[in-house]
Amino acid sequence: MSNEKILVTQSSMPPYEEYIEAIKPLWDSHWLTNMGMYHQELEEELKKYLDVPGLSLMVNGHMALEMAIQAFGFPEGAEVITTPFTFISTTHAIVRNRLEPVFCDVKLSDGTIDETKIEDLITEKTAAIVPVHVYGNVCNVEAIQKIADKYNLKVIYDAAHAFGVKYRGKGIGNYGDASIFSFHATKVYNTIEGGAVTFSDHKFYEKLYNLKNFGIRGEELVSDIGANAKMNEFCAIMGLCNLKHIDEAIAERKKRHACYMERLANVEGISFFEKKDEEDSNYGYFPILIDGSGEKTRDGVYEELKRHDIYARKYFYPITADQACFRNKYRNVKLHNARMLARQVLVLPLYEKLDMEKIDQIVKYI
Ligand code: T4K
Repeated sequence: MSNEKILVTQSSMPPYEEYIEAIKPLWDSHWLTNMGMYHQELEEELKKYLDVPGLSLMVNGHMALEMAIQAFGFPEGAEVITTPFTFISTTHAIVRNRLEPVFCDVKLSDGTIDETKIEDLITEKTAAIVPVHVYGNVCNVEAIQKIADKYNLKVIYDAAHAFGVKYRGKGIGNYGDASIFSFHATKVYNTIEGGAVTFSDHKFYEKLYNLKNFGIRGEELVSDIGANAKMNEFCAIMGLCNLKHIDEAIAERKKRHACYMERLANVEGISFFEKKDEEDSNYGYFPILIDGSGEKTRDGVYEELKRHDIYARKYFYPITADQACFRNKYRNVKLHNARMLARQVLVLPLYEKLDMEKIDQIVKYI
């Protein structure tokens, strides 16, 4: 066995020459940011690829979520029902908007928000629901929409993990009032750092434009209060290059995903999240659940892999509600399933160039 470290993921990159060739025009134009031509081109290309009517590029997935929430203009202190079984960004984006997260438990079957528990959490202060398609597992979008319609709530999906995922033949970014995607280096599709908000209401494009560019609408006109969350041209070009190879990258991930599934299918104590029938996956992550009934616990497997220079990750442990910055701060809700999943989950290395023999080694150590 080689001593090379195997990390949980590895950024997809286009061939070196392809990127170098693509960025050359920047040395003529000197136009590096502020909604340049590559920014505009990438917005158009991503609208097509994600099959959405509206899209605004952002500097990263976190700012996409902050800006998407901010664009709705909820009153300070309004409540947002959300999942704690996610990356910390989801909760931060709510709190940094001066809104109050109300954590809802998740389903053991796929780790997404338990839609049957949402209604009990609604009060007169509830303004929105922020569910997460965690690992690209699709939330029960129909049930969530029904609740939102009944109580007049907005739904903003954190689809950071769900680039290219489709549900019932539609791009995942079509569900809810808005969705956000992350194009971080660790994602299925990356622009180095980057993200986007997708939506169907075209007025939303203007609101997000103001929020991401200081509200500037002319050399002497600032019409709104905004921040700076624009994607630069180097990142946009990386995105255009990576987009050319994305279908191939997902196909390579799919092979590796199938390989893990086959080899781990009958291992005692290990189970997997369920996928919906009409869900087209992006094979972004390979999470397994280790319930401790087999030879080793989750932490035991994590340590064993680490001894062999294989760095699996406990995404997402602890749940965000239990992190030092949020613990005991918000409404006390039973989060039994979320905590249980956080104790059991281990995300195994998965990326397009991962050697198949490495998968055999990983499985052997597990
Ligand atoms: N919502 C959700 C549900 C999210 O999961 C995220 C981000 C967001 C919102 C916010 O989106 P962004 O603002 O990030 O666009 C990573 C990522 O930084 C983060 O994007 C991601 N979720 C989260 C789940 O994972 P870390 O702290 O685990 O990353 P790090 O640096 O330990 O990297 C993990 C592995 O990735 C490394 O071992 C090797 C590989 N890697 C990493 C980097 C930085 C590369 O191959 N290339 C790289 O450049 O957070």
